[in-house]
Amino acid sequence: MTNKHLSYAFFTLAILPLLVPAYCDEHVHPDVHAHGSTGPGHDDNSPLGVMGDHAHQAGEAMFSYRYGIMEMNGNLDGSTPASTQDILDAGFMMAPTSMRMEMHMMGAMYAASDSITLMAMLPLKRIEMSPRMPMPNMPNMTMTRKAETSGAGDLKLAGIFPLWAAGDHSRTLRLNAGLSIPTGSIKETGPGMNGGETMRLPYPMQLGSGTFDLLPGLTYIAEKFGGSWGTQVASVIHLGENGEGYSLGNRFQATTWYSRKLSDTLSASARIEGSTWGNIDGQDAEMNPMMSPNARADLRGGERVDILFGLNIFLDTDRWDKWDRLFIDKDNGQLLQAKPQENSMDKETLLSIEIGFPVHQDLDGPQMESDWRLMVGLQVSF
Ligand SMILES: [Cu+2]
Repeated sequence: MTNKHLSYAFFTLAILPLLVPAYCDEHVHPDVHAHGSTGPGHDDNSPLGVMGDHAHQAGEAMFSYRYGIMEMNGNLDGSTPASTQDILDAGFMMAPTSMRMEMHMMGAMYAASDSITLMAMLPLKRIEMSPRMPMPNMPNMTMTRKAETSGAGDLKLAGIFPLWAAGDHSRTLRLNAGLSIPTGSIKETGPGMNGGETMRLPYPMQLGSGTFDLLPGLTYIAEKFGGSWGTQVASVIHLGENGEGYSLGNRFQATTWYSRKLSDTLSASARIEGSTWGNIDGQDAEMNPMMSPNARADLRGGERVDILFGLNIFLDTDRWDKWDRLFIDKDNGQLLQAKPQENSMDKETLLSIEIGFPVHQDLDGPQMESDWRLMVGLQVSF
């Protein structure tokens, strides 16, 4: 799997932006409204879990807060379940059973011009894991040894560039060029095997990648008849080796969604997402690879397909109404479209939720399997 596929995917990604404008009859005009039929603000119908899918108009800003939770239970080897006993029988000192990752993600967007929107995101994470290990005096019994880490993850900075748009902006293609800064700790420790001592916690408990990472992506969105569909390909490419002597496996993901406006204030979405990620290059010398499968650099890769369902709720539709409202000029009976007031600083607030479940997982295992994930978020644009 992984490395060949990833480099293939990456080169496709790198070449696509160069090719696409050449085939399109119209480039983005900076003076044209960049948001198509949905009015001012961003493309409001995209699912919450899709990041960097939209651009803003010059001078516009947006703040976002997302709360995400991902729950993992049990282990898979390939697509076959591996039990706690299977893992202990394979010689590991501990078998991971369940893991929960919570994240508070702060985001800000600002459009420096119509052709570049800047984005910054910082996650605050909390990771909890409950591995089981044999009891010291009764090797046939197991006990749970909980571990927890929390703190800032890696800071992501990105530029979003409109590459192409159809004349009426009902179809748009955007390039996402991001960089991840290694602000997250990769030296988290927890309770060791013997009381009182501490040890370096395994890879999934660390808060960052430790490397600078490239985050390229492309998003295509087409809107029509109160609905829209979009597709995004994105990648995480880890550059070099981190301070602990390893590099996390590169990740490639592709997602496609359809979203439908149910009313002026509500839209619903369905989405499918496939991702593939590689094993770790190198190894953290502080980790004992026989401690747990989570500490094994060669048991980290895998692929997964998720389906996700989302809702977007507009809490303030003032601005939207003003833009869309048609009225008849009293003097000559002409149909006019109302324009938003120049000095209007109305906020556009969007409350969103998205929940996802895996439908396929194939892991270099034993590795913990994903159960479900949920994201709730608030986005305010000015
Ligand atoms: Cu935005």
